[in-house]
Amino acid sequence: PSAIYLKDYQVPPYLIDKTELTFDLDEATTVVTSRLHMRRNPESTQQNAPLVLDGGEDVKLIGVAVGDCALPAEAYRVNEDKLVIDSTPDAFVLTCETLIEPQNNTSLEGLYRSSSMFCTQCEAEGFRHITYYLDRPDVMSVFTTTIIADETRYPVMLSNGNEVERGKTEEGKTVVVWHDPFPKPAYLFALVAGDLAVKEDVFLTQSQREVALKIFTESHNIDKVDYAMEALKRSMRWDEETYGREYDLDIFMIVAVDDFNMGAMENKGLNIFNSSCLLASPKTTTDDNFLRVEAIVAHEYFHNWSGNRVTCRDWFQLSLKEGFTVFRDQSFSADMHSDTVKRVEDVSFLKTAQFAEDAGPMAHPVRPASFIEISNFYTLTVYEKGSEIVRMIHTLLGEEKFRAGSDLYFERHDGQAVTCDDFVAAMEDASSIDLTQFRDWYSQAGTPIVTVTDSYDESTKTYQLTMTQETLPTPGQDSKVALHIPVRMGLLSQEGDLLPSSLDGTVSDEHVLHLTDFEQTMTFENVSSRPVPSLLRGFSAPVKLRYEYSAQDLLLLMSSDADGFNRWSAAQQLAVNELTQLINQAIQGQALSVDSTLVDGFRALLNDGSLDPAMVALILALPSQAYLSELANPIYPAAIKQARQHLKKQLANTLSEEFERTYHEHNMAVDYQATAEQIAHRSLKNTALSYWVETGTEAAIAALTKQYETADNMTDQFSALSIAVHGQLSNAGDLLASFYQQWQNEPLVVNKWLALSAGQEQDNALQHVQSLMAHPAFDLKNPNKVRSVLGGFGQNVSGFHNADGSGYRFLADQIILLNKRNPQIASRLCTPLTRWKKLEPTLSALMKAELERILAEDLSKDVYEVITKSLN
Ligand code: HT7
Ligand code: ZN
Repeated sequence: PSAIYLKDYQVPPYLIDKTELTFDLDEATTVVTSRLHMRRNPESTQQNAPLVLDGGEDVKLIGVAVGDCALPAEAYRVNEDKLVIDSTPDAFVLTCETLIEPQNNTSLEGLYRSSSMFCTQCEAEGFRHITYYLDRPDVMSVFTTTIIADETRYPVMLSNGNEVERGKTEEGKTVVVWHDPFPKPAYLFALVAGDLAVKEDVFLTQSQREVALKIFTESHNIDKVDYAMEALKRSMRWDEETYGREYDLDIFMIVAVDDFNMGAMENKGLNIFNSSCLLASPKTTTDDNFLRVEAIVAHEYFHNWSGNRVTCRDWFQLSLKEGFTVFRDQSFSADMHSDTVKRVEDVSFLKTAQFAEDAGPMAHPVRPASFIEISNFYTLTVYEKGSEIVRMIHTLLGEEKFRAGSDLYFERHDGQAVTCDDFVAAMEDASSIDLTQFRDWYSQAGTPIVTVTDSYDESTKTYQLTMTQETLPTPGQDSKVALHIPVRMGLLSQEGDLLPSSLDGTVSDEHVLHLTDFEQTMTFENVSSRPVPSLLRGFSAPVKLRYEYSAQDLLLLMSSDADGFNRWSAAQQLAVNELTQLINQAIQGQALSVDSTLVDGFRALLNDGSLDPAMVALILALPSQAYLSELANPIYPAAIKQARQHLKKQLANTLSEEFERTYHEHNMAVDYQATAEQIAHRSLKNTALSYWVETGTEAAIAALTKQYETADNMTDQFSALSIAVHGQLSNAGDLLASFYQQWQNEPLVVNKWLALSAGQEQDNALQHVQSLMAHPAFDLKNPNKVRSVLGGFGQNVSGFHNADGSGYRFLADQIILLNKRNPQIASRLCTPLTRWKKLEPTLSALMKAELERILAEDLSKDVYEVITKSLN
């Protein structure tokens, strides 16, 4: 397989003004007829180019006609997956008849079957598995879709836009016609047919138009869509109020499907969701999952403007829609709940997973310069770092100018397929702020390291900060430029009070510094005493910050910083420092011991009733195994695990009374609601329980067991179960068995059970995971189940990182098994193996050997790209 390059972009030689599709749906063979109203693109330099349409090996061409003339065999050819027609008029209607077999489609791209329904997934290049087409996002067309099916089996037949006709064929099949007036690329096309239940509602837009809202699921799930419906209405209102964006069709539909490669898809007017991202009820769904449903409903809805009305010119520009839309959904969730809590969660995820990607063999710029398979580039870099770039623009412009920039972007580019550069240009034009240097964030891969040193002059009351930036080489990018990095910061006195300062004549408690060179010194005046700097407040840039804080400085920031995010960040740093000492002791085989300053910080936190319980819970959570692995070089997984367990136990034993009291204080008898307030209390209660249980006291174990048995909501029940499993309590096995017994008929709950069971640390972890894959609840065709078991196993230190390499071999076997069946899922499963260079030498060699074994197979493009890049 070969790569394609951004630098080779050319406008399409042909355009498709109108697309008329007819689907004759059948369980054996589906017939797709397309009528494409085409013309040569006057802007193309290739006026004599043949017409080359994208297709797939799974599409069987029956006939092709230009205008009324069926083309003879010599007038066209099918080359691998392309249909080539050498000669066409300037404007014409191309008719193609193709056959496909959705029931045999295991890749879940194009048209496929999930349970008893037909559904589609066309982003990024799935449409070509339905029929021959110009399957690229800059070809935008008005779609009319006719669906023909047996109404007794498929009473619900949906596509984009509005239903405009309904009738019967001579054989008695039902015919439904949908028309979408908004031109769109093929990746936004969708079709669903099935026997579905519907929940209906209405939204009144700011201009007083009524929009019909419909959520479809299989009938047994329709009682679990109320939360998603409310979240949808909140999203629609928020987008009107925050971005001035109103919904544009008369109907907005969402369908839940069980088999789906990702979370959801923003098809115009017909979003399709992985049921795990849509269905929610207190008894079966945890707080985290409720929040995830809300965020994903919002994300897909927001795409209606940032993605659909204004779309991407080519797939290198993916972050144009994804980075901006993630920024929008993050802001929405922050507004619905707590700003600081949301920021901590998002940053914690970014620093754990995106930083690891940016330091690994798949590192790429937010706007990649090349790819072999675009599906591999739906990454944390494109999504999460892309969102951080938009957030930095927001910081640089301020709220008002940012909104003006967004208004200009939508007005200027409505109905167009554009680039990341067009987005920045709109922001620049609306604000008159120069973003020339800032643009490099889109093209430079890797996480910048910002190192800060300081000095204070008592006699002149001046304080100097010297900052340097460095970005290490990434694949294909050896030398790096200096980026424009906004550093939001403030100063604290040694007593923890705000210390105003003057910078370039501006006196303030807080400044935004512009680090634009490799090295820069900033001088603050009128600083009354030696300060402790609070740097990178709110994580104002996606960088690794290095500053030599003492433990006392960190304690001070943790208790007194005006910026809530930095209070959390200081606690994390303190914990990282202590854990690093313990990890080094474990690596050297020494007894573990640390003089913990964190204890004092945690005690103060647990004794301060005025704090937001959600923030307290976040601060109490020790840095994860994954985050510590990201920081380590090389990684000793068992040492990290041992260090975390040691510190947790030490904190638990020293503060046992505080944890017990906190548990009881926040254990409230209320009717479950997924509100920020209730979620905060549950989260602190369960965090306290996880520590308290570490003391091993009977009272703690009894409290856990009682909570598990009497919980009236999944958050409390599943938290108790997880604590038992991860704390390796003696009753963990019994609780897991009883949990499955109770929930075996709720597939989404069973998936949680699969993940937790696969993550259970035990001597025979691998055999246990193998038995899970043979369990009746497992299904290799269902991506959620594969992700649960193999994702859970990936967290299992003793199982996955077993010293004999059996864990790696097992994962490699599954990748090989899925490679052809579902290349997108197989490719994503490779991620843990891509980290082999960072592991300690013995494990590293074992992992590398598995990558080499995979490479010897006949690989899909998806897996081939990840494996070859990893081995380079
Ligand atoms: N825009 C959607 C991307 C997506 C996708 C991509 C590749 C393969 C399968 C997929 N399903 C959905 C999701 C989103 O970001 O909103
Ligand atoms: Zn998206």
